[in-house]
Amino acid sequence: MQLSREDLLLAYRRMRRIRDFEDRVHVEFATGELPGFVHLYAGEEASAVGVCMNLTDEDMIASTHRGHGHCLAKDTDATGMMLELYGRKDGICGGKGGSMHIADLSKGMMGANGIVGGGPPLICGAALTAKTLGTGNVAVAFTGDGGSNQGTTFEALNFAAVLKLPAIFVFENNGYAETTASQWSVACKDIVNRAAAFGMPGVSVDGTDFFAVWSAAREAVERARGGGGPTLMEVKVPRFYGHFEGDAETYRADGEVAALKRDHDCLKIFRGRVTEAGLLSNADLDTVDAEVAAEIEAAVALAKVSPLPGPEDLVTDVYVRY
Ligand SMILES: Cc1ncc(C[n+]2csc(CCOP(=O)(O)OP(=O)(O)O)c2C)c(N)n1
Ligand SMILES: [Mg+2]
Repeated sequence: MQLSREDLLLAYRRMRRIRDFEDRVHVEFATGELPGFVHLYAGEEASAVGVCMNLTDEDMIASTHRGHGHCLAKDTDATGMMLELYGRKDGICGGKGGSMHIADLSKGMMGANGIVGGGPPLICGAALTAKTLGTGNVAVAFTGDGGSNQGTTFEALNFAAVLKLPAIFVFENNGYAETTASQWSVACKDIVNRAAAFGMPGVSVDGTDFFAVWSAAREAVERARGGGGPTLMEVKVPRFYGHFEGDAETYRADGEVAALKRDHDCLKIFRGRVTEAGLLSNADLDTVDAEVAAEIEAAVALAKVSPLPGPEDLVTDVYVRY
């Protein structure tokens, strides 16, 4: 299958939306108006979008503390997310989740997660459900290089392989877990090599190349839907901001981030590829840029004036009635 013109425009729109969302949250967080703790996904857009372009709303994903990009790639509403970050009553989770607990089950987005290594076991549940009911759906966990070292992750990989679950484990290796370089903390040089230990296929891709991610994910999704079991994907990505907003980043080399932004920006690389191949024009992409900029501007403006939850909201969403 080829990506149609509409697919390419959608992929670019989603990546651009993530970038603008994150760049704007970076600016707004510095004003002190945004409550809580924020981890930005800028630089890693092609990973989330390249994977999620292969998924339907019925396919489940689990995310991490760096979850905005995964939500937006799964088409969770950007305005609802911005309101959520501001803790507003009309946020996507009623203002009760904030940055690190955004979930949108209507889109198959099981949630961002403050527990590093929390996603892989969760998607085993979703994948087991899909397999048991024969729905043909798949489940994907996004995890970092740090999360790749968690015991929960190893258990989930083994469980998924033993039961041949329709699960995909995407390890976004951005080179750091907080301030610790993955070269130092991950025992094998490449996370992808761990796939062999669990008897599952593994693939390593350049996460600045949307097309490489998309086609590797497509193969993994097809295998999972067809009953072929799980896949491990390592996606090597740059991280454009600090671990969290406010991180002084003293552990990064001088000029490191500037070089990443100059030479490894997935949006610039996408633009170069599609315009050189004559698939989309610069004008097409500029139109998307302008529309997304307006969308994010309006989302922030609305978030700033939207009401906060009231005391009556304290006791709702506490117990679920079945
Ligand atoms: C179980 C658990 N241990 C430790 C932490 C603290 N912590 C938060 S983020 C993080 C690093 C995660 O690194 P990585 O998985 O590479 O994700 P990245 O931040 O690079 O996206 C750690 C150790 C946590 N939230 N949960
Ligand atoms: Mg990391």
